[in-house]
Amino acid sequence: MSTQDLSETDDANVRLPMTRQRKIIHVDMDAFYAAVEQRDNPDLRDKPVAVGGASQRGVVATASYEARKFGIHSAMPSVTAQRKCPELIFVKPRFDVYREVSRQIRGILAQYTDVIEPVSLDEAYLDVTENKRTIPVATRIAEEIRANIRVETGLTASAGVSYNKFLAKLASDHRKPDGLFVITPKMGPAFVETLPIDKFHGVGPATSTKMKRLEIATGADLKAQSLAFLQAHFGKIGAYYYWIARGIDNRPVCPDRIRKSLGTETTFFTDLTELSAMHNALQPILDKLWHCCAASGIRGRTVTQKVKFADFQIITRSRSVSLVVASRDELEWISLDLLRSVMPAPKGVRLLGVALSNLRLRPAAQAGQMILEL
Ligand code: DCP
Ligand code: MG
Repeated sequence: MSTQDLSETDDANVRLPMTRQRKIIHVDMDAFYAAVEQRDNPDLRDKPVAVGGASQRGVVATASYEARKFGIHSAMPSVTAQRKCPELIFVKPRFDVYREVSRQIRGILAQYTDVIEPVSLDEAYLDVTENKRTIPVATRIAEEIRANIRVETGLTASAGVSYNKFLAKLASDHRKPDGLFVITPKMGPAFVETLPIDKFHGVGPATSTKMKRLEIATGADLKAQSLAFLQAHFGKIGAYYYWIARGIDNRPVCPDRIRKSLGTETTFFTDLTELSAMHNALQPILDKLWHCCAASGIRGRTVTQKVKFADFQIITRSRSVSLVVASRDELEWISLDLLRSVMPAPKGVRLLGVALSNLRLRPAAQAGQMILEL
């Protein structure tokens, strides 16, 4: 889900392979939202279920494994999903319940180490090289974690064990659902070589297309390229590609990480064309975002206004202030000004979003308890 952490790949980090062997586990819940819904409603069990909006304009957040057999996946328009599987059952998301389960899972993980990096509600990396239970075999820890999650939440998790984050994530995907897979140092390089390029975490659809144009279709193709070539074509991230093609990834598991941006967005029932209508539509978005800032003590220096048009084209406009955006009024003013800069809208507007980045904690919040999870 997250490509955010790739931006943490600074050059020094990827250039100097570390000598000490680490033990990393990646835990990822199976069909998370859908599995929670199936757990809480027996009528949904063993059935194709999609969590998301059933409306004309809704999208699928996730689908049960029964639904995936029909080709249904996250981010698919609900109408397409319904067409692919007429008996598909749509369920509205219950984020409070997912957050609660996520907290339970974090509790289980914390019994083994404090070096936990949550990636999303259902996914986290753990560095168990040193662990609270002094269990020497990471695979045993992963097995225990999966068993505890099953007992305490009634849900299944998949886990990957390896010597770095990149491979641990690949490993957790490898035996999904309800699976465990280990990639040992001996297996790592060969495992990466056989991998199709779009399976690489951090290679999105655009990069994948670009790589294929450069005749890079697999890990082995990627490995055949020089560092200079990859940097020339992909910039800073080129070094990351160079090393992961060799199974090397020295990004640390970062506990306590504060997210890099805080944002919210809304898809409208009908496309908007007038600035005044967009201004109105922005109000609940700004309320929600500012509420998050107020509740967490997080402030941001950069405001990004996102606009998605009826044809799904997305544009973003950003502006930074010198210190931090200090009030909801200031946030509204900047956001509206950014929106004005793309007016008149060339086509109907389907979605608006506002995000804050360059985040920092308000001094008062810093002095008190650090709020790390939103
Ligand atoms: N999610 C979402 N929109 C997306 C992707 C995911 O709302 N485009 C939500 C719903 C998922 C949850 O995040 O349940 C976790 O995402 P995962 O990518 O881990 O997907 P799942 O847990 O649903 O399935 P998997 O078994 O493949 O991990
Ligand atoms: Mg998952």
